Amino acid sequence: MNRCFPEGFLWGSATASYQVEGGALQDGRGPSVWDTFSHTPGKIKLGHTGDVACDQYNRHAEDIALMKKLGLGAHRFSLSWSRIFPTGRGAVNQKGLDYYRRFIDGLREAGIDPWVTLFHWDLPQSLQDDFGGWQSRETVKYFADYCGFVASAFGDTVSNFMTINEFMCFTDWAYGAGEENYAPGGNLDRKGVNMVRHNALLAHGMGVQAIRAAAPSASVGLAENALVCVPVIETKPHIDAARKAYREMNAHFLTAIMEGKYLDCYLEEQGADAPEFTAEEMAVISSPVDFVGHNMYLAHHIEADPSSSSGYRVLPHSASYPHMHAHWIKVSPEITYWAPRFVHELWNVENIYITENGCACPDQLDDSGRICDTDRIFYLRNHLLSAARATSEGIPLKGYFCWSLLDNFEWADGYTYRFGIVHVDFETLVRTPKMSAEYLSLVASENKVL
Ligand code: GBH
Repeated sequence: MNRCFPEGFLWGSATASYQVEGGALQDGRGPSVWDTFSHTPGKIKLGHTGDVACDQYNRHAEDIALMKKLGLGAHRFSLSWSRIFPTGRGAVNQKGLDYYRRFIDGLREAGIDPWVTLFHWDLPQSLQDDFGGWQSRETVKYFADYCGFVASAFGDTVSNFMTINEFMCFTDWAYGAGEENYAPGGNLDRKGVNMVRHNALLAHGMGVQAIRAAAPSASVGLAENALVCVPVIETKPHIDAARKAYREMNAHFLTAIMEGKYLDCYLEEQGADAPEFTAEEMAVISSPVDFVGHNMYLAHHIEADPSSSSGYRVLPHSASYPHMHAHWIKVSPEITYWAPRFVHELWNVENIYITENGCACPDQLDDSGRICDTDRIFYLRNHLLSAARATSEGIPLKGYFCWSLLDNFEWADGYTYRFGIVHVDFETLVRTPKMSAEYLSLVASENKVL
């Protein structure tokens, strides 16, 4: 079994603004929908908020020093839109911009390549109040303006931009009726949600174009959590079924971006609720990207089913299927092989990155008092073995970002799930690397699964 990665394989950690920065009211930052949502009683476990989070806004120098020590070559993080434009548009907040300049310069000086996500769910509240957020084309237009502004501000030193992180989480789950876990918390019907999805895709496409115009030499992509379909048994019929399922089950996001069209199966399934769109919009949505960033945590196991019209069936997981501390993370390390393979086979993508992978683990101390997260090491090692399988077969998987550098604000779960390879004490804000940090650091330095 191959355990080595190709030379130049990129190793990184990942975070997102609202989850780590804190400094919610500092230096003129405007509120985002997540500030409002987290301050709404009953929305977040234990009433937690991101007001302070890891306080990275004030402790970035310490965090950069920590990353340097770990020796990971890249760090993926997102910008708080409302820190730069407090109302999402209009006058820039210079202090907010200066913060990111300091952060980016600090990473560069430490030899760490900054990978910038423009939007990781923290929509400026003002755009929600004034236009209904992602329900409106105004928000799409302001997002593109913001992308262009950021690319011209940082294009001299940032080479890799991601427009949007994970579409589902700020569209369906944020605006759909009956979904209560994601800001701003909406009650749209199917048709309304499909239009929000479509606006989000358009924002991505217009964002790509705006970044290219402002920073022509930068690479532009996205970080999408497409549903990962894995053949339940690795025979040709099941593999073909899983590839088809992957394309069709992601028809409303990644497939639309890669192919510039909504598949018939999606339009038929949605019927009268299908999104309204023009050919011109689909062309914008499918603006070419330089890389596909893929977040991945769990699999959908697929079997070929000649008796169904789709030709495949999504298999259920039994109660004893292994999972991590957060139960939704069903352990299926095959994902880091199959997702890159399908993205390459379906769309000829030549630059694929795993932009998130990781898991939450409860703290377990050993007798020396160290956090001994052998469960996370188990999770990472197995996912990395599958990733090495992909690269050894020539699948153009170019890098791996671990979610997350730090324990942080896990959205509706507050601070109850710890995804970091570095522990954060949320009383004292002291950072302590866990055993998995040592593991990933060694893997990166040897460029090999250990
Ligand atoms: C990513 O989202 C995010 O990009 C990142 O911000 C986040 O911290 C990280 O993953 C870890 O969650 O089955 O009802 O319990 C992943 C989105 C969030 C999708 C949890 C599935 C489970 C809902 N996932 N969600 S449930």
